[in-house]
Amino acid sequence: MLERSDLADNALQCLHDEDYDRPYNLQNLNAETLIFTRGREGRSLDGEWNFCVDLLDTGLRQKWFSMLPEAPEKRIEPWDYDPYEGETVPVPSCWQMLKEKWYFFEGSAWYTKSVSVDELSPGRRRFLRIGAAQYDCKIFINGTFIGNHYGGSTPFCVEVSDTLLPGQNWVMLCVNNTRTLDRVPMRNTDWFNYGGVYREVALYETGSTVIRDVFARLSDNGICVSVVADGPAEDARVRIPELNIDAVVALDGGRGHIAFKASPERWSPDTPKLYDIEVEAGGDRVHDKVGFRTIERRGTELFLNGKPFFLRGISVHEDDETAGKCTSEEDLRRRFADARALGCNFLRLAHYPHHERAAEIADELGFLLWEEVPVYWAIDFANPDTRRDAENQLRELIRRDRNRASVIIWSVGNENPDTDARLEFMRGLVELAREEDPTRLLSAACLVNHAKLKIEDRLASHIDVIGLNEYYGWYEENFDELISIGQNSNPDRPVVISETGADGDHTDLGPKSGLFSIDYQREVYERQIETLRELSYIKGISPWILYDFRVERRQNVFQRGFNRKGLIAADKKTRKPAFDVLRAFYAEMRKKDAAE
Ligand code: GCB
Repeated sequence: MLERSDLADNALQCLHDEDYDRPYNLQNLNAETLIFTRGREGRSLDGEWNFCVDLLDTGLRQKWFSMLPEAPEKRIEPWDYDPYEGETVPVPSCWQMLKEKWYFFEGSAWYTKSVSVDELSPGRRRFLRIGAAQYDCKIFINGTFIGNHYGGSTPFCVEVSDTLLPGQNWVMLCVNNTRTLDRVPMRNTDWFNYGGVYREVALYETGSTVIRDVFARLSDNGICVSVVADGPAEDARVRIPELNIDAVVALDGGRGHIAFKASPERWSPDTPKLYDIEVEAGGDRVHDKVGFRTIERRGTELFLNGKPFFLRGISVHEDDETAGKCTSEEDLRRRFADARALGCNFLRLAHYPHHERAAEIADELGFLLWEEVPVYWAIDFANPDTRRDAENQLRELIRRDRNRASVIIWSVGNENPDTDARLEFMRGLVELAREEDPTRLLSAACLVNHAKLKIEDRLASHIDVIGLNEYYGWYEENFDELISIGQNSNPDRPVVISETGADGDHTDLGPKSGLFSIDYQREVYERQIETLRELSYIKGISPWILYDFRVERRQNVFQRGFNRKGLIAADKKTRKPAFDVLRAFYAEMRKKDAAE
């Protein structure tokens, strides 16, 4: 269809053009087009959207997006897809969780919604924000392509002041979750490849100036705040009422920076104090709740607000038996409640940016966080497109969450091979992260030289905290080697065991002993703790993982499509015996920290 009309250029082009998606891969929606949304009232576009999977990308090849609604009898040619009729799905959601026939679907899917808006008053602007869509999202409004975004776990915005017209509009999203060689992550991961618009979608209205970014942090003598605004406003007003701060900052090219003398109460897990901050520029107003604390490393020690401490952590994926990667407030709060029951003060949000509410809740409840981008295993480190994708995802994550006191570590990679191309790539990410945010620590899950039994990774000297994923008792059999690694390594900076663990099938199908039994999982935890507690440079652990999670590559009779290293089963209720082992260790470490 659309071959006779002038929408698609001609029939042959539709059938034979294998470069059909090039015009839509602009990546023009990126960190620079984000707007600051905290404290804004948006209009939610969540709810039912028309939906259709499109394995062969016929929609792009034939320009389905150009079809406007029409009564069937009035159409002049046959059509293969009707964006305005048929099946609907809820947004946010992951399509795999909606119908069995979509469970392993990997490709493009089309979402269409009718959105009516009023005419904008003169000087007003409108923005569409998508919380996350996995992985590539192309946006069309009323038949016109307006932009695309790469990166499955960060938000993106597009200005729609001139494209959404008064009255009814059609917003169409083409979301593609295909794993490709040039993206981040690449093709092989140990988590499920969900697809869909799985975080919230909303419209925001602003004045002629829009605040794009606010970054508030502690400075030498107090607090400094940077503002980025886009529009005619020449200054911005910054208020932190509880600290009697109320000042005007001049904007130069839309950017302003101001420092105040102040001594705010320090945010910490025990005292998660947050201050309201309000920023106004040209009538546009946003506010946020910000905590102020310091995080540093000196030698192999970590200091929070000047005090040494130990990270009692747990790793967690964004995964749910029924909702997939789609996260609710209830699910997030349960995660923190379970982490608290375990005695944690720290969560590793693996292996990609989690829902932004996670860090907001951590700020409020008093948890420390490690956040990361999916520079995972092998990716195409030598490819400039891959690098552009990784850099943008990192920038978007940092800009989204750098006002969150809970976030103490940005992690730039996980278990990547130590090649020259990787080192160069990672140094770029480290530099970028330090530019975007000089106030936090950088980490990555680094490598061990198994021949020398020693932590050895050229990336280690560029980051602040060496993350170490080790699976003694599971993938590596001999615990004595872990002891040797401990003795042979002499790191000059803190090490955090960013993963360790073992699978345990808690069901009746699980074995009673040996690999995959919950008893063996418990034993691994006992031995790990016994060994690691001897190593003074280990400043924290975040074992793998809080809950069992879904993944395609785990299919033995005990796994059945899940990685079963959770301390709690995928039902998020059933605790395995290893939970109590870790809890006892954390109770002891907590006492130790309190005594120091
Ligand atoms: C790892 C990976 C993690 C996997 C885990 C495992 O080293 O970083 O993504 O899920 O091991 O269970 O094998």
